[in-house]
Amino acid sequence: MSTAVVEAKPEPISIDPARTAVIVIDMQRDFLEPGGFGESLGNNVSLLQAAVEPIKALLGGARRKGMLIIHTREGHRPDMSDAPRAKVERGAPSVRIGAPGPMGRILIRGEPGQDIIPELYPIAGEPVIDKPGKGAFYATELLNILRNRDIESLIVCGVTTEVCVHTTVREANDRGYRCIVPGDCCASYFPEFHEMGLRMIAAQGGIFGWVSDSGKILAALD
Ligand code: TIU
Repeated sequence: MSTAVVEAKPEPISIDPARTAVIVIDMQRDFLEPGGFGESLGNNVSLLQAAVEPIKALLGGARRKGMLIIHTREGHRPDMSDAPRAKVERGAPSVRIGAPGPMGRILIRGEPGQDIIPELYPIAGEPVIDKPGKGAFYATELLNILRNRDIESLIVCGVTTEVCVHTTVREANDRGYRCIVPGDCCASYFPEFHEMGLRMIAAQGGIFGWVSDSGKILAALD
């Protein structure tokens, strides 16, 4: 076992890279590019670009170390039989989940918009988890994948900080995983929610986990 000490709030955390997974949450065209789900909700999607380069750098370091990297995509079956009505019925009918958009049907599996942005596309062997909810554990195979690899710590990146990243970190924390969130590898349509989301994780002695950044994690992995 090797140990890397990551500078973080509220305090440094030791991780064994062989038992740590990087989870990249929902870096999908539907959230980051014009015409997708994020924009359909009235958001300025360009705000999410800030996370792309830091995630790319972090993934480079994690791949060099041979760490497990898992990608997630929010989305639903083409027949939408797994999509809760309460989720689908939000928003104007022309821009709801399943409606046709410039990148295909919004947030539907198999459509171009639901896929991961080219800059962060998974490489061969990296699991991609399709999830119907905001959290990556709900109704997915993620827990089994982590257990089968003896993972004990997670580095959780992606978008948006206060929605799918937060939900996943809360789910993971309750399942016993130590979660590190690199703040520069996350982003939100609401900068103030991003800021508060990170503060919520590290507050109260790290009530949901640890907050760090890509540079500190890469330095620890070196
Ligand atoms: N709307 C919003 O901020 N987020 C989502 O709907 N999904 C994710 O965060 N991935």
